[in-house]
Amino acid sequence: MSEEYKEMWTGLGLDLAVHDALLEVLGKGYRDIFMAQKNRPETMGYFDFVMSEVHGLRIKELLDEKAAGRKVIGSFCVFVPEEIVRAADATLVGLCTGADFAMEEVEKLLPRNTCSLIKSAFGFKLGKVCPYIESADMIVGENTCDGKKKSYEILNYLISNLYVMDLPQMKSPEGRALLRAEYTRFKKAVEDLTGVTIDAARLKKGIEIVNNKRSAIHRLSNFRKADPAPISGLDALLANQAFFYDDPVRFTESVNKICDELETRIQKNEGVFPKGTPRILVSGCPMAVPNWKLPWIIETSGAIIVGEESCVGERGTRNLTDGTGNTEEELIEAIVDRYFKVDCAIFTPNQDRLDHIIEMVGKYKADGVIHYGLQFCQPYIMEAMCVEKALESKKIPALRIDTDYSMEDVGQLKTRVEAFIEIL
Ligand code: BJ8
Repeated sequence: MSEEYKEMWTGLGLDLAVHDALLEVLGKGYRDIFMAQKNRPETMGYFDFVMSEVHGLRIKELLDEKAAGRKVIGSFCVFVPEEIVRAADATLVGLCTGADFAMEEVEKLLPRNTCSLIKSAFGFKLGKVCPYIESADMIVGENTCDGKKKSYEILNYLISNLYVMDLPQMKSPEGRALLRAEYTRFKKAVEDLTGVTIDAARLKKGIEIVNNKRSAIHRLSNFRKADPAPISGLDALLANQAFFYDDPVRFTESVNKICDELETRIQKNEGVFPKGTPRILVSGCPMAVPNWKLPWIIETSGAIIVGEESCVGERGTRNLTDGTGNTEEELIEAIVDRYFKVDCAIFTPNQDRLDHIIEMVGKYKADGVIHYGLQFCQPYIMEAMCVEKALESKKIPALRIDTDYSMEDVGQLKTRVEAFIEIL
């Protein structure tokens, strides 16, 4: 690692020795999982570069933006509207919550039976290894599941810049009104933080940037309908993960370049795996960087993942925000409309998600669904039963996997996944 980066990390208060060890493990994991894949699109090299610089160049860029007077906002949830952040010339970054870290310290603060995602957020903070948390001028928590909601009360002791957004639990007019009120309050908080007054023109620009990023991902997803699929589920997941922290304009350009290559591959009938490989839709909890365990198991067991019904996937990116309004009021309403459609399992009832899963199975021609629940995640694990019933009614094979971030159950999961793929 260059001296410049070391200086940067020290300046952010990271624990260099532990951070070096983390990068070492991450690098090895990445090489073993991603670089070992065969028949990858060449343009995926961009994301290899992004990953190799995830704590380097990207952090330097954020610090340069801060030096130029712009603000960085960190988030744990797809309900935080990036359009509003962009409208204030600020940058929104997703805070990775995809690996266990400093677990002993974490379990002094959180109950053991907390999901890995929440524990991970705390582990990265307590272990002093996340340059994104340390670069953020504001960190947004949201009242989604009980675990997250209550953990922010504890996180508040560890960081000084936490902002908590309330969120509805029902798709009712009252629920929508709450979301509207919270986005208005958030807009004001972003204005106060940045010193920028967000007007209609700025909102329009913010909506355009974020829509372009989503459209590029929609284009990529669309190519996954082909058989043979021109891109692996692992690589598509990587693009969905980078969606949260890469520069949005550069991300859009790079994904579109990948799409150009995928288009050519489809014309030549070139796939990552042979035509007829069993096709899987993964549905459930979000998979944040560097949580690649289950996709890696699936794609080394003779199947290909053709879609993710997940916040790091189609639940998070589907639906564009209508940017045709001309007033601030119209544009904020459009933002609320777009986010109110996100069908997270914190909503009850949540028929929209069940319908969306069935729709995705048809759209991506999936042969079966693997439902992925993080242990102790009540919303998704409880909703898994409704998902199973909905799939059963359509005679769509389903497998339920409840797991965490440890590697202890890899052998057992592989056996179950292989048996499931066998019956497809
Ligand atoms: S909109 S899915 S990103 S809340 S896994 S912490 S639900 S106990 S992450 Fe999420 Fe926003 Fe919903 Fe999406 Fe709780 Fe479950 Fe843990 Fe979870």
